Amino acid sequence: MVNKNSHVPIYIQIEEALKQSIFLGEYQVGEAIPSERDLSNRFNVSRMTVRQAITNLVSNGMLFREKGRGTFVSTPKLEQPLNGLTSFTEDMRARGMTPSSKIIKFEIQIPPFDVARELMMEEGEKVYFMVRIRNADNKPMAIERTYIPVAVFPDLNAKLLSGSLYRLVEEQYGLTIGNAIQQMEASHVAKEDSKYLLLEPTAVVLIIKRTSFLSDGKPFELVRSAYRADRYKFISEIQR
Ligand code: 16G
Repeated sequence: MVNKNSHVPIYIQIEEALKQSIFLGEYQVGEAIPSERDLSNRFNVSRMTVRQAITNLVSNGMLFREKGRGTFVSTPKLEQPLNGLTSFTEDMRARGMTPSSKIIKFEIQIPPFDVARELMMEEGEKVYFMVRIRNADNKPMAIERTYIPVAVFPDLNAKLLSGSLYRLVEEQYGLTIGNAIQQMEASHVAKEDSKYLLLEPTAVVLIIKRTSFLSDGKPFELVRSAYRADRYKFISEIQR
């Protein structure tokens, strides 16, 4: 199983063997992998070497450790294409998952200066500000903070927003969504968000900022989302 004469370091060979076992379903999602001691016997290597392989798989998210219980196979990350202007609801449904949201804040306010500028608003114009936890199959995936100009959507309320925002825009208001500009960066989770996303305070999230426009060029939302980096990866096809 392990080739001690290979130029490939032994811990990497073990890492590959474990990955293969996960891929082949020998160790299923949520199941514990064998202990360090068992694996070191099986591969006939030191426990240190096994630990190194496991640590690498923990840091890339394939495995997770639970104190005193062992090391388990993680649920694979959701692969989110970056090439379409889709909504959270559409994205989760496309995967056969059930989307749901929890609105933890909904209010009308004077927007911060930078938000007003990005939404091309006149001075004194107001926005709806809402904070939603986005769940897939009842598990938190992201927390979204959304600013929506009141003038574009008169009479919005939290009840109307309990479902899909994009559906509301298109079906209730009869508007056409055009395009969006999106930025993505990594960050440590904010203390408040860790609570809602059920993350350790030291966890990392993917921050996505999206400004979306109607087909006539008018901005209709500015959203700052924090996605669980252990649940999500973003994919795009690039061409030359
Ligand atoms: C996505 C969008 C967000 C949009 C929401 C609408 C990203 C990073 N963000 O979460 O900008 O407001 O979808 O979803 O993709 P909804 O129609 O399900 O409310």
